[in-house]
Amino acid sequence: MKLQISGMNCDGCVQAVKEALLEIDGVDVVVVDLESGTADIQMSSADISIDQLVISAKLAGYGATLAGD
Ligand SMILES: [Cu+2]
Repeated sequence: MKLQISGMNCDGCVQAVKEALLEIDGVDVVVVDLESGTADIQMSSADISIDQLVISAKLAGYGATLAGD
């Protein structure tokens, strides 16, 4: 799943988004790209909703929407 993240402007933001998403149970790998503002998320659980991912990003201070591939 790929999210478009808004509000990131440095490597600290990248790290913050990454950590926030990795805190969700079942999220295994998060690759955040600062330039494109995207987060690539690999999950081992099918129970994770987009809302959960978006809310986690928002709590960390960033906007998130589902990105088309
Ligand atoms: Cu930053």
